[in-house]
Amino acid sequence: MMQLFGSFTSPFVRHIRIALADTGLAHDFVETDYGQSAVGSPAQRVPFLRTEVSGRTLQLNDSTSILKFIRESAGESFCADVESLDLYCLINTALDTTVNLFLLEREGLTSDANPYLQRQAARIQTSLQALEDYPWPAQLPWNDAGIRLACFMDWALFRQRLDFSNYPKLLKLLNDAKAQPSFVATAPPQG
Ligand SMILES: N[C@@H](CCC(=O)N[C@@H](CS)C(=O)NCC(=O)O)C(=O)O
Repeated sequence: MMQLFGSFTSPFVRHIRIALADTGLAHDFVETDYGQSAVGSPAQRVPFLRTEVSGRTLQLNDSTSILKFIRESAGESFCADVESLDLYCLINTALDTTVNLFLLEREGLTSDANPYLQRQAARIQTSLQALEDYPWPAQLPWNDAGIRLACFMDWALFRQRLDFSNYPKLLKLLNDAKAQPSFVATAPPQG
Protein backbone atom coordinates (compact mmCIF):
# COMPACT_ATOMS: atom_id res chain seq x y z
CA MET A 1 0.00 0.00 0.00
CA MET A 2 1.22 3.50 -0.88
CA GLN A 3 2.19 5.49 2.23
CA LEU A 4 2.10 9.29 2.22
CA PHE A 5 4.08 10.91 5.05
CA GLY A 6 3.00 14.43 5.89
CA SER A 7 1.28 16.95 8.13
CA PHE A 8 -2.26 18.33 8.01
CA THR A 9 -1.00 21.93 7.69
CA SER A 10 1.62 21.69 4.90
CA PRO A 11 0.40 23.15 1.58
CA PHE A 12 2.70 20.77 -0.33
CA VAL A 13 1.14 17.79 1.46
CA ARG A 14 -2.34 19.18 0.84
CA HIS A 15 -1.71 19.20 -2.91
CA ILE A 16 -0.79 15.51 -2.74
CA ARG A 17 -3.83 14.69 -0.62
CA ILE A 18 -6.02 16.45 -3.23
CA ALA A 19 -4.41 14.49 -6.10
CA LEU A 20 -4.90 11.23 -4.20
CA ALA A 21 -8.54 12.07 -3.42
CA ASP A 22 -9.28 13.16 -7.01
CA THR A 23 -7.63 10.08 -8.59
CA GLY A 24 -8.98 7.68 -5.94
CA LEU A 25 -5.63 5.86 -5.53
CA ALA A 26 -5.52 3.69 -2.39
CA HIS A 27 -3.04 4.92 0.23
CA ASP A 28 -2.32 5.35 3.93
CA PHE A 29 -1.57 8.77 5.43
CA VAL A 30 1.17 8.74 8.08
CA GLU A 31 1.18 11.92 10.16
CA THR A 32 4.83 13.05 10.36
CA ASP A 33 6.47 15.84 12.38
CA TYR A 34 9.82 17.58 11.71
CA GLY A 35 11.75 15.09 13.85
CA GLN A 36 10.28 12.13 12.00
CA SER A 37 10.80 13.70 8.55
CA ALA A 38 14.46 14.37 9.44
CA VAL A 39 14.87 10.62 9.95
CA GLY A 40 12.55 9.45 7.17
CA SER A 41 13.68 11.62 4.24
CA PRO A 42 17.09 12.96 3.12
CA ALA A 43 15.32 16.23 2.24
CA GLN A 44 14.16 16.43 5.92
CA ARG A 45 10.79 17.70 4.75
CA VAL A 46 7.26 16.53 4.19
CA PRO A 47 5.77 15.22 2.00
CA PHE A 48 7.53 12.00 1.16
CA LEU A 49 5.99 8.84 -0.22
CA ARG A 50 6.82 5.14 -0.05
CA THR A 51 5.39 2.57 -2.40
CA GLU A 52 6.14 -0.87 -3.81
CA VAL A 53 7.04 -0.87 -7.51
CA SER A 54 8.11 -4.10 -9.28
CA GLY A 55 8.94 -5.77 -5.98
CA ARG A 56 11.09 -2.95 -4.55
CA THR A 57 10.37 -0.01 -2.29
CA LEU A 58 10.35 3.31 -4.11
CA GLN A 59 10.69 6.44 -1.96
CA LEU A 60 9.97 9.87 -3.44
CA ASN A 61 11.11 12.92 -1.48
CA ASP A 62 9.44 15.92 -3.12
CA SER A 63 5.84 16.87 -3.80
CA THR A 64 6.55 17.42 -7.51
CA SER A 65 7.94 13.93 -8.18
CA ILE A 66 5.13 12.49 -6.01
CA LEU A 67 2.55 14.32 -8.13
CA LYS A 68 4.11 13.05 -11.35
CA PHE A 69 3.98 9.52 -9.92
CA ILE A 70 0.33 9.85 -8.86
CA ARG A 71 -0.82 11.39 -12.14
CA GLU A 72 0.96 8.76 -14.23
CA SER A 73 -0.28 5.92 -11.99
CA ALA A 74 -3.82 7.17 -12.65
CA GLY A 75 -3.24 7.40 -16.42
CA GLU A 76 -3.10 11.20 -16.32
CA SER A 77 -0.22 13.57 -17.04
CA PHE A 78 1.60 16.09 -14.85
CA CYS A 79 2.06 19.60 -16.39
CA ALA A 80 2.22 18.13 -19.90
CA ASP A 81 3.27 21.30 -21.75
CA VAL A 82 6.14 23.70 -21.07
CA GLU A 83 3.93 26.69 -20.26
CA SER A 84 1.85 24.85 -17.66
CA LEU A 85 5.07 23.52 -16.10
CA ASP A 86 6.52 27.04 -15.96
CA LEU A 87 3.32 28.37 -14.37
CA TYR A 88 3.45 25.55 -11.78
CA CYS A 89 7.13 26.36 -11.09
CA LEU A 90 6.43 30.08 -10.59
CA ILE A 91 3.60 29.36 -8.14
CA ASN A 92 5.75 26.78 -6.40
CA THR A 93 8.69 29.17 -6.04
CA ALA A 94 6.40 31.79 -4.48
CA LEU A 95 5.03 29.14 -2.10
CA ASP A 96 8.46 27.75 -1.23
CA THR A 97 9.77 31.27 -0.52
CA THR A 98 6.75 32.13 1.63
CA VAL A 99 7.11 28.92 3.65
CA ASN A 100 10.85 29.47 4.15
CA LEU A 101 10.36 33.06 5.34
CA PHE A 102 7.64 31.84 7.72
CA LEU A 103 9.91 29.16 9.20
CA LEU A 104 12.85 31.61 9.50
CA GLU A 105 10.64 34.18 11.22
CA ARG A 106 9.38 31.55 13.61
CA GLU A 107 13.03 31.08 14.61
CA GLY A 108 13.47 34.85 15.09
CA LEU A 109 15.01 35.80 11.73
CA THR A 110 13.04 38.61 10.01
CA SER A 111 13.45 40.22 6.58
CA ASP A 112 13.93 43.85 7.65
CA ALA A 113 17.73 44.16 7.72
CA ASN A 114 19.02 41.38 5.52
CA PRO A 115 19.30 41.95 1.70
CA TYR A 116 18.80 38.29 0.83
CA LEU A 117 15.70 38.03 3.00
CA GLN A 118 14.41 41.26 1.40
CA ARG A 119 14.95 39.72 -2.02
CA GLN A 120 12.93 36.71 -0.90
CA ALA A 121 10.05 38.99 0.14
CA ALA A 122 10.29 40.89 -3.18
CA ARG A 123 10.25 37.60 -5.12
CA ILE A 124 6.87 36.73 -3.60
CA GLN A 125 5.32 40.07 -4.64
CA THR A 126 6.68 40.05 -8.22
CA SER A 127 5.48 36.46 -8.61
CA LEU A 128 2.02 37.35 -7.28
CA GLN A 129 1.81 40.28 -9.73
CA ALA A 130 2.80 38.01 -12.63
CA LEU A 131 0.17 35.49 -11.51
CA GLU A 132 -2.46 38.25 -11.24
CA ASP A 133 -1.58 39.33 -14.81
CA TYR A 134 -1.55 35.76 -16.19
CA PRO A 135 -4.25 35.02 -18.81
CA TRP A 136 -6.24 32.57 -16.66
CA PRO A 137 -9.47 31.09 -18.02
CA ALA A 138 -12.73 32.33 -16.44
CA GLN A 139 -12.64 29.55 -13.80
CA LEU A 140 -9.62 28.21 -11.92
CA PRO A 141 -8.36 25.23 -13.96
CA TRP A 142 -8.33 22.19 -11.68
CA ASN A 143 -4.91 21.03 -12.87
CA ASP A 144 -1.62 20.94 -10.94
CA ALA A 145 -0.84 24.64 -11.52
CA GLY A 146 -4.33 25.67 -10.41
CA ILE A 147 -4.33 23.32 -7.42
CA ARG A 148 -0.89 24.57 -6.31
CA LEU A 149 -2.09 28.18 -6.54
CA ALA A 150 -5.11 27.42 -4.36
CA CYS A 151 -3.02 25.47 -1.80
CA PHE A 152 -0.46 28.32 -1.68
CA MET A 153 -3.01 31.09 -1.19
CA ASP A 154 -5.11 29.22 1.36
CA TRP A 155 -2.01 28.34 3.40
CA ALA A 156 -0.74 31.98 3.28
CA LEU A 157 -4.14 33.15 4.60
CA PHE A 158 -4.25 30.37 7.23
CA ARG A 159 -0.82 31.47 8.53
CA GLN A 160 -1.64 35.16 7.99
CA ARG A 161 1.47 35.58 5.85
CA LEU A 162 0.19 37.52 2.82
CA ASP A 163 -2.40 40.16 2.00
CA PHE A 164 -4.00 39.44 -1.38
CA SER A 165 -6.17 42.58 -1.52
CA ASN A 166 -4.10 43.96 -4.44
CA TYR A 167 -4.65 40.69 -6.32
CA PRO A 168 -8.44 40.45 -6.88
CA LYS A 169 -8.17 37.98 -9.77
CA LEU A 170 -6.17 35.59 -7.58
CA LEU A 171 -8.75 35.89 -4.78
CA LYS A 172 -11.50 35.01 -7.27
CA LEU A 173 -9.52 31.95 -8.43
CA LEU A 174 -9.09 30.84 -4.81
CA ASN A 175 -12.82 31.15 -4.37
CA ASP A 176 -13.36 28.87 -7.40
CA ALA A 177 -11.27 26.18 -5.64
CA LYS A 178 -13.81 26.12 -2.81
CA ALA A 179 -16.25 24.40 -5.20
CA GLN A 180 -13.91 21.36 -5.27
CA PRO A 181 -14.82 18.73 -2.63
CA SER A 182 -11.18 17.55 -2.30
CA PHE A 183 -10.03 21.14 -1.63
CA VAL A 184 -12.66 21.63 1.08
CA ALA A 185 -11.95 18.23 2.65
CA THR A 186 -8.19 18.94 2.97
CA ALA A 187 -8.41 22.43 4.55
CA PRO A 188 -5.85 23.02 7.34
CA PRO A 189 -7.27 22.44 10.84
CA GLN A 190 -8.68 25.59 12.45
CA GLY A 191 -8.18 26.75 16.04
N1 LIG B 1 10.18 21.18 -2.32
C1 LIG B 1 9.49 20.48 -1.24
C2 LIG B 1 9.11 21.46 -0.13
C3 LIG B 1 8.46 20.78 1.05
C4 LIG B 1 8.46 21.67 2.30
O1 LIG B 1 8.96 22.79 2.31
N2 LIG B 1 7.88 21.14 3.38
C5 LIG B 1 7.86 21.84 4.66
C6 LIG B 1 6.49 21.78 5.31
S1 LIG B 1 5.34 22.84 4.51
C7 LIG B 1 8.81 21.15 5.63
O2 LIG B 1 8.70 19.96 5.85
N3 LIG B 1 9.76 21.91 6.19
C8 LIG B 1 10.65 21.42 7.20
C9 LIG B 1 11.93 22.20 7.25
O3 LIG B 1 12.13 23.06 6.39
O4 LIG B 1 12.71 21.90 8.15
C10 LIG B 1 8.27 19.76 -1.82
O5 LIG B 1 7.70 20.25 -2.82
O6 LIG B 1 7.90 18.70 -1.30
